[in-house]
Amino acid sequence: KIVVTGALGQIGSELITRMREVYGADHVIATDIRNNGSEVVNNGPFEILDVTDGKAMHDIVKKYDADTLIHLAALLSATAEAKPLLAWNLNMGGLVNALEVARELRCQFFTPSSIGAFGPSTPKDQTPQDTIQRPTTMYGVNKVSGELLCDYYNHKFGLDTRGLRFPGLISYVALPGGGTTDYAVEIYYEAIKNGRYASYIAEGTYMDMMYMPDALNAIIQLMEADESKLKHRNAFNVTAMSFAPEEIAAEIKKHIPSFTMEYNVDPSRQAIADSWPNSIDATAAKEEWGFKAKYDLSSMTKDMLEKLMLKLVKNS
Ligand code: VAH
Repeated sequence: KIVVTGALGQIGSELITRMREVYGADHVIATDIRNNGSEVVNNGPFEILDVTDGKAMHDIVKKYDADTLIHLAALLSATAEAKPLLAWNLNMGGLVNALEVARELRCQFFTPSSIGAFGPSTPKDQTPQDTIQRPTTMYGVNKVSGELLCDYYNHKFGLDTRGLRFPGLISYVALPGGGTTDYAVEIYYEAIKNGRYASYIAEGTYMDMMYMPDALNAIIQLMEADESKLKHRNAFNVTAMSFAPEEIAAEIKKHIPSFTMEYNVDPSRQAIADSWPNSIDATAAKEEWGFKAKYDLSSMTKDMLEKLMLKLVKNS
């Protein structure tokens, strides 16, 4: 049985559906701080959980006799930068609770890291798996601390902890909340709804990105990988593409010729983006557990626009 925290978030809402298909609905317990009445809540076991309540988390994992804990509940980079102390308490308090529950109940453990775990002094192009990590954002501090804490629980307590440094994730099911890369999701919605988008990230700002189906495959593939083959654990660089705002705009224009892009740069999110790599190197993930992304900018854009048209028409 698998317990997932933050199950109603951008990753969780699709990971739950995918894992229920793979492992059976009753084997995947979704938890989140609220009940949004979505299919994640209605199509299988669901529990209300505030991850800052370690005892409540322990009781849920014990109740279902889970052997895997996937901890996704967290504040993303832009929100964390606006509320750094809340971010520390939630992101680190939630993580240490989850690691303690996994240690006590002997669960395999997954939590995501991010390209946000790198900072201005990190090599920016083809950022290596092992390199300098001095992030200048609270989110980045949380992610580096999280990577170190997960490695600690592995070498100190023998816990099977695994993680992925995700790039910006693009999806059409649940909107991301409070990220820096969210422009690359918003642009698709705006292109369909208004035929135009004002990007808060400046032209020429390169960031790694990946389509959500590839992110879900990566989580499942990593968690099922042969532990003896893993030289790294927390956390693997994974990416599918790196692009700047003008490039995703140009790709959208191939499908919506009338689409227009403008720029209304948000200094705080631009500063976060500028501190991150332009592109990261995913060789370790490819070599140690066969990571391979299927979608590039062209195939992602085609699929995103098709799926969003259906979704927006259905909801209109
Ligand atoms: C964010 N989407 O923007 C997240 C992610 C690499 C970006 O960590 O904060």
